[in-house]
Amino acid sequence: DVVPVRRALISVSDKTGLVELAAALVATGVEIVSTGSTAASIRAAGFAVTDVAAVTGFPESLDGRVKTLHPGVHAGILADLRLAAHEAQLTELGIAPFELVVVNLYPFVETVNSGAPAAEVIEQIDIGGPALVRAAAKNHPNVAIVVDPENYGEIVAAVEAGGTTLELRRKLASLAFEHTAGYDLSVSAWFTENVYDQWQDDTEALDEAILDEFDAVIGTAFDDEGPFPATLAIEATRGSVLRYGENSHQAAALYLGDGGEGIAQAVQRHGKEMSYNNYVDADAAVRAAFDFAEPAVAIIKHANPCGIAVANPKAPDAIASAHKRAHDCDPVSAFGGVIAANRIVTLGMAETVSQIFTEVLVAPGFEPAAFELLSQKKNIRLLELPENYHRSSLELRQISGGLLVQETDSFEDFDSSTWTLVAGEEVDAATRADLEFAWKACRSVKSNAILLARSGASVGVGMGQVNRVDSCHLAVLRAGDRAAGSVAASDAFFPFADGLQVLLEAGVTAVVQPGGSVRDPEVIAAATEAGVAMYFTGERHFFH
Ligand code: 93A
Repeated sequence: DVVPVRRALISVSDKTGLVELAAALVATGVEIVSTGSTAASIRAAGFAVTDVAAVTGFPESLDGRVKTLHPGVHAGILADLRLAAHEAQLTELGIAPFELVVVNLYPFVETVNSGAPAAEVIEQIDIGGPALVRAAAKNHPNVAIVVDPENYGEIVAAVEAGGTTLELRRKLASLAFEHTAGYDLSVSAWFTENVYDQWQDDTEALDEAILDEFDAVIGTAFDDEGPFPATLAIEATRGSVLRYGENSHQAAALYLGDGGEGIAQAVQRHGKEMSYNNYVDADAAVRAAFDFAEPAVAIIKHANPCGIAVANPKAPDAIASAHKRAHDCDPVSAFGGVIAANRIVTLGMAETVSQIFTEVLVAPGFEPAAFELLSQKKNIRLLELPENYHRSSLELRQISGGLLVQETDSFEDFDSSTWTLVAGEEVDAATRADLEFAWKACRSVKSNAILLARSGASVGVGMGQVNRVDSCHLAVLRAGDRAAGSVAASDAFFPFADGLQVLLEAGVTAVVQPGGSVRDPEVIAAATEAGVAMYFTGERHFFH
């Protein structure tokens, strides 16, 4: 079991005890092979040493990254000389075996602790050293591995006594693996931390770059001297970067208008970060809900309402009732929706909402018990509107090469006494109230918009079609058997009688629409023939 030492490989960063070790080994006739500065230290002390490059026939290269990583070295360490075949192969390859390997690794932890920059730290990740250590430790039946100057005395004593024992080599191999494992653990710990820090730095830098780019664009658009008069502009503050825009490959930011009191200023009280689409939908939701003076709830998906309802302010838990009926309009689409309420969210409403997967709930406030219940849901975002929520008086929309500005469409001066009955007979007060509700609710539906309503709740919504007939079909389809007996609103006139016909056949009892088509006589005739009341508002509410 005793292995005499004839040839040793020494490659150490920590030169403690190196010269004494070399002296003792040379004195017992051991040949020393060494890497760059280790060889230099031994040579400087006056002892004979062979450069590793002379063994490999390959220069130490790539700034020392490749020194001992060579079969000329590793075959000499890994050959199991208990096997005749290994011995024969070494002879054939002209490689001499090592019986002792002394290595300590690049001072990785010390470099980290010195506060060195990442590039320097990375350079201190030892690759060849651990390979030497692990190779020698694996082959401990033939090779002794020393990783700590603490063990130099022991190894010198063994060499002087004629060779290393298996017991000693086993103990040293165990220490060796412990050493490389600990080393790699330090490296991985640094990576976890550093990569995180680096990621944060990168993210911040990226955010700044995005904002610089956006600021430049907004600066041009809103500049005094720019193409658009400053009086029309929102004085935008520097934005905050959102995770991404409408899609994950689009950078995006939220800019706050000064003095604004809209969804952009809402306080998020719970839930994950608001996304770009969340903001768009939440804005559409509050726009819809705040068109009503009475308690109202709108549920939005992809900027369109899939349910909207009001409740009698005197009804018990009116806002909960409005939500329930808005949800009942289209429960399938309401899944993952964005909800706005124009009243404080009650516990009653929270109890229903908490059972439905909801992206965002925005309201003027939350009863404490409602907040407590809803905030147990990880996925819902809870937004509290500013006290004086109101929309700005102008709407801006970008087109290529310019900006469209318009006065905001609103129902502030809503007065249904200006409506004219053009077909059928005056309806009763309840139907009239439903027509008013449908007309207002229809405004939050993207054109072409047809909305069917009953008892202050939408029951079928047809939206976003490129012809009005299809919107009528869609509204009727969504309403199902609730279409019969409902009232209908259309955001713009019926260009032909065909769309209205779809509604009449489904059993709609009254219709409100702007009127103004050249074919109004045809449309009026169809309603008259069906005995259905039809009102003209004289004003349309496109929403594109
Ligand atoms: O850069 S390395 O990963 N590549 C190698 O091939 C290699 N061989 C030994 N690091 C390598 N070493 C390490 O160099 C040893 O672990 C030791 O810490 C250091 C000794 O180099 P020098 O003798 O030049 O000071």
